[in-house]
Amino acid sequence: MKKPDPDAFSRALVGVSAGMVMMAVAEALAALLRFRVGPLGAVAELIRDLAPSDAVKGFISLVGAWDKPLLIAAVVLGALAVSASAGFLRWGALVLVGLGGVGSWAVLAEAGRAGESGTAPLASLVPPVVASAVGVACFQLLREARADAVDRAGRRRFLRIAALVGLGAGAAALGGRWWGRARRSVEEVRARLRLDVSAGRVPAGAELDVEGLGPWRVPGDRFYRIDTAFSVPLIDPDDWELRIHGMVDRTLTLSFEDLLARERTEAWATLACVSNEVGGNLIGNAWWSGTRVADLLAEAGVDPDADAVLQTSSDGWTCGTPIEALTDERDALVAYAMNGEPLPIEHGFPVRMIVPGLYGYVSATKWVVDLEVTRFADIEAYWTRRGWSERGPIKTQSRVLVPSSRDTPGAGEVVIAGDAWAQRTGIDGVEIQVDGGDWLRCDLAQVPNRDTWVQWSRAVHLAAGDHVVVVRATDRTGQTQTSTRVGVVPDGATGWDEARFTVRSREA
Ligand SMILES: Nc1nc2c(c(=O)[nH]1)N[C@H]1C(S)=C(S)[C@@H](COP(=O)(O)O)O[C@H]1N2
Ligand SMILES: [Mo]
Repeated sequence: MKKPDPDAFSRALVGVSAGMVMMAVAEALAALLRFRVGPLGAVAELIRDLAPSDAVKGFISLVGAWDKPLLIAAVVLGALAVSASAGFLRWGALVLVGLGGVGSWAVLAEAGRAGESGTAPLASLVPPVVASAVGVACFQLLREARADAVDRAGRRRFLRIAALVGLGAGAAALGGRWWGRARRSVEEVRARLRLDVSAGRVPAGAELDVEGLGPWRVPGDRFYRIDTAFSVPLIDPDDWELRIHGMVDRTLTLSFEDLLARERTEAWATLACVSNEVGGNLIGNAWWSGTRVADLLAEAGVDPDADAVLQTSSDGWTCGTPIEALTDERDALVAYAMNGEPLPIEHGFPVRMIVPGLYGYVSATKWVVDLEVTRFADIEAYWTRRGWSERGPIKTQSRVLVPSSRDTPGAGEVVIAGDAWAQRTGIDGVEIQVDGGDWLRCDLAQVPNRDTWVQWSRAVHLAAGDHVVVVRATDRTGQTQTSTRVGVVPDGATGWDEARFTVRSREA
């Protein structure tokens, strides 16, 4: 057998050390920012999503609950093997930059799955990008030290630097563990919580069998996420309290247990963001379980002169909600479960507000801790201070989701499908217009109530070539969506969504 080549060993050492630093720094930063997953976990999730679903099922049936740790271990080993190769290449630093690129792609895909907008994807890039820079710097340092290692002293210096870099990687990894502990412990508390709620199965007939549409009920980890929290609040339910005060007869202070002990109400509701552009995806539908706000306010005894509730989250975000929306017959909830499970941390664990019919920025406080009964004239909230409207009822909207601009259906019968919503009122009808022709009525799926989105579809005959489909919805008061295009500021977008796609010819 050949003796190991010391030259190859030191080259591999340069690459592997830099790769270790990179991974440790990336994970530590993600833990510091309290992200749900770091870049390594995001790569594992990306592999799971890109792999054929049969392969994923086979793998899970083979290894059971070990799927995630095994996949992450494979990602780490793979990344170390690739970093080792960097030590042998003239432009090895580029290999590390490439690894950082894969990590960036994965975290963006993760952010995209959650439908984040604006700043969040940029924040998610901080760990992979900073880690790449640190990794490349270590790589160059080690590579130069190795090139200078022509004598005994030089070799010693090289080994000393390699050891220091290794120590740095270890320290970053430990730091990451330490910073991650608060998130892990709340994650564990959440996993152990057994709430007496129902699972919220999708009602029969609500989900159309059209590929590219849905799901009608959006799982928590795919639900759009919007908040100003740079690092997500971590709250142990045992430490949580809700104070209801202000213009009331008696201040109410509720623990998590107090809340669970109250009568439980469960409802389907579609939550939408005021920043959702026409055709946008800042909207989701879920099964919420909680206590009716109306009952709690009645318990506190509301002063008849009050017209608003100022809601505050544990991180100081605020919104003002009309008191009638919290006290009328709708199921405005102090919610503790989403789709039959404790709220995901990103969606407000342990408790958030859900008010059907109002945009999130005036109603849906996550990590809620304070409800002050007050008057609109006396308050300013986070977004109203920044030029958004005081009132934010959700506007009637509809979207074409199928075909998407990437689809190229074959000529002949083509299924057009999408969804529409008019919370509080309900959708009466949806029509599409193909290539400027007549408006065609679409088939509507069933809905359990008027506060959820409804799926629709319609098959049309289309020849090969480019097409444009416009959609509009009419609510149950007979109001048809306005075609006037307005932007999202100050109280939500209006206008008709349209889809442009190409139909290919069937022959040849
Ligand atoms: N604490 C807190 N709650 C918040 C926000 C926020 O920034 N902080 N954003 C609101 C906005 S603008 C929306 S659209 C919804 C989004 O809820 P989701 O992230 O669960 O989809 O949360 C609302 N609740
Ligand atoms: Mo929002």
